[in-house]
Amino acid sequence: MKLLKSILLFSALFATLGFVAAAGSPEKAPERYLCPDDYMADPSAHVFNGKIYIYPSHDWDSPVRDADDGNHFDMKDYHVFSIDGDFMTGKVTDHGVIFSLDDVPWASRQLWAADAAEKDGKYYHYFTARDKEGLFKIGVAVGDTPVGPFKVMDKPIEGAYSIDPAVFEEDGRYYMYFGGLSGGQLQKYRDNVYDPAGEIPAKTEQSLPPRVARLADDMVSLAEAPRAVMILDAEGNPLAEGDKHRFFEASWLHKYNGKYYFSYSTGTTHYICYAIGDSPYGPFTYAGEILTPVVGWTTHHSILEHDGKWWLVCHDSKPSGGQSRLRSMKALPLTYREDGTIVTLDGGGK
Ligand code: FUB
Repeated sequence: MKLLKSILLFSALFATLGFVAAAGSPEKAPERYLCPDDYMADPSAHVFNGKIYIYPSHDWDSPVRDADDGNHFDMKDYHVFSIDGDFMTGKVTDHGVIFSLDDVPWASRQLWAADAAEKDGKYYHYFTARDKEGLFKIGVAVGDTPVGPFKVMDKPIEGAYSIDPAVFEEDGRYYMYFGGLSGGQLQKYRDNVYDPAGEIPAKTEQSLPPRVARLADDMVSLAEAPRAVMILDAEGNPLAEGDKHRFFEASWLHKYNGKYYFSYSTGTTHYICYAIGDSPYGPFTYAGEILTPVVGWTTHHSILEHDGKWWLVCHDSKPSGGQSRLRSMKALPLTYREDGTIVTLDGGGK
């Protein structure tokens, strides 16, 4: 009896330690670089009509260097990719340039992260660029197929600002998330009003939240003023600026088992994290790391389900030997535990 008790106790301890180890150490998952011949970053992936499409930004070997404001991300056009089959084995097709900086009448430079959405057979490509005054704005281009051709609207979306648009659709409602700190200029907005003196808060203060607004029926304007997306800790307090898991940029929303998962990059601390909520507007409670730091400074992702499997699509700078401005998009399988938490993946960086 004593022996049986010891065995049971040992097995329970072993199982607990095993779980802690599994939850604590990031998993090395198989991965596939999706465009080995060029540099593509910030990949937003969707399934349209059963097929995977990816809307990345396009890094290139620009002579522009960083001045602590992301200037070295000097992108000047966008491509679209599709995959025949799944992320690991399917044939990847680069559909070429869908539009360039010259096609955006209001923009001056830096075509940053983008996303896409479909409504009633039309495809909307949402993107970021600096306007002629140097302020980041969010624009939109409209096409009849997922790969275009796209016609760029001649003005940015009124009321939207900063960077990194990501669109989530549910029951015919489309929510656009956006915002990014530092070079992304989110710190210059309070209550949706631009303040050139706006600064990132002190480490002990509340961190700055990303924003969300519903898109209007026309898909090229906002139906409401942007709201703050609150990311809370287990006690219900907003994460502080000094918290290594606070929001920096790269919003994404997906739904899993009836819950809304808001994921994002922590920028300066280089994680992709997530928080769970009961509404697309939040609030969201911090739930964990999805990806540990990658090779390169930035990390930016999308999450989607295809043929019953879940995927993380993101970028790193491994193929360019660690050059942060030359990033390569890749895909990795994503695993949920039974309780709905996500198994952390190893980004391969420091
Ligand atoms: O690609 C330029 C910027 O770098 C993106 O907008 C950010 O999310 C970061 O990945």
